[in-house]
Formats: sequence, C-alpha cells, structure tokens
Amino acid sequence: MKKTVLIGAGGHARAVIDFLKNSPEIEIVGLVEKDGAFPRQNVAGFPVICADAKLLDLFRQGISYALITVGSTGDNALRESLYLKTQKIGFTFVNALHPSAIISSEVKLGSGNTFMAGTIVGPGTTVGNNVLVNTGAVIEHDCRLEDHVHIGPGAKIAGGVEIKSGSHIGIGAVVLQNRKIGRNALAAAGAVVIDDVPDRAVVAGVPAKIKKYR
Ligand code: JB2
Repeated sequence: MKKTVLIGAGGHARAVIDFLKNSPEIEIVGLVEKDGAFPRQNVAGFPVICADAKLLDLFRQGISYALITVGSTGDNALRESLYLKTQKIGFTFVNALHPSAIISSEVKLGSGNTFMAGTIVGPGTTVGNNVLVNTGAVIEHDCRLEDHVHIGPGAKIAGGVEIKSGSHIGIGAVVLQNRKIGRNALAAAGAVVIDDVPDRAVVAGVPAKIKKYR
C-alpha cells in the first residue's frame, strides 16, 4: 500500500476520500492543513495530522506519497504552489481514479491527477500532473491537458483541444474541437468556447467572449 497524505482538508478532500478510502493500493494516512489552521477535526473519519510546515517531517518518517486535495474553483494557483512545494520535499504523487471513471487505455497520464466519478477520457489524450477532472466531465480524444488544470463538473471538452497549465474550465462549460486554451485562463460556468482563449483571459457566455485578463 502507498502511504499517502492528502494536502488540503476541505470539501474537495471529503469528495476524494469518499472513493479513495476503498483503493486497494493507496492508504490514506491523513490530511495536511495550511499553517495556522491546525489542529482541527477529522475529515470523513480521517485525521488531520499536521500543517504544511511539518511535511518534511512526515516525509522523513517514511510517508512518501501525496495528493493535492485542495479543489479551488477558478484559480489554480494554490493547487500549483502546494504541488510544487510537496514535490520539492520529495513526495511522489498518486493518481486518484474513481472506479467509475472511464479512461481510455490510450491516455498518457502523469501523476497527482484526480478523476472524479463518471469522468470520461478518450484515446490519444495526454494529461500532465496535478490535473483535476471533476465529476461527470468529458474529455474527448486527442486532447492535451497540461499541469494543474481543473476541468469543472459536467464540462465537455471536444476532440483535439489543448489546455495550457493552470487553466480552469468551469462547471458545465463546453470547448469546441481543436481550440487552444492558454495558460492560467478561465472559462466561466456554462461558457461555450468557440474561439481560442489567450493566456490569463477570463471568458464567459454563449458564445464565450473575453471579459478581462488576470
Ligand atoms: O496553503 C494551504 C491551504 N490553503 C487552504 N495548505 C493546505 N495544506 N491546505 C490549505 N487550505 C485548505 O484547503 C483550507 O484550510 C481548507 O481546509 C481547504 C479548502 O476547503 P474548501 O472546502 O474551502 O474548498 P475545496 O478546495 O476543498 O473545494 C472547493 O473546490 C472544489 C472543486 C469547493 O468550491 C468545492 O465545492 C468544489 N467541489
């Protein structure tokens, strides 16, 4: 069993524990909170064991696997910084795949990725590291999802779409085939993306228009 700490102890962590607790290869040893927010109560029956400042101690104690379980909506900066900090200490990241996720055998998957219930990923798609594909999202064939991307619940990503590092596709959004979404961009909930989206752009609406840059 891979002794694994979950980094982040909120609502998303609870949703991940709901299926990860039954994994035949991943053992959840506990959760890690932000500095200053520890001690606090258990999450779904699992203990919050320490704050970020003690991650190195945990690693030295032989707990060498981790998963980022901060969800965040809209801004993936925290998910990215926690991943990089944990990686620097030396942790290896597990992939958390809900048993109902349908992931083609022709998908290239990095590490530290989470695929929630009912997600579907088609052949030829490449997924980087620390990517979160939330409940019921569909990623079609030949897509490319870079590190730290978050695809919101029920979002639909058509074939050949490229999504650069750190971007977020909101709940129920749609991205048409072969479009390119830049780095740290945001497609708001329900947006229908018919044009390429530049780096750091926030787009919303049907069809989606650029509202601002961040
Ligand atoms: O620097 C940090 C840090 N900052 C916040 N280090 C660590 N280890 N943890 C951190 N946190 C913790 O993340 C907070 O103290 C809190 O325990 C947790 C965030 O919980 P919250 O329930 O507010 O959000 P979430 O990220 O778990 O879930 C959001 O995103 C999901 C995708 C919610 O919007 C959910 O509804 C959504 N499904």
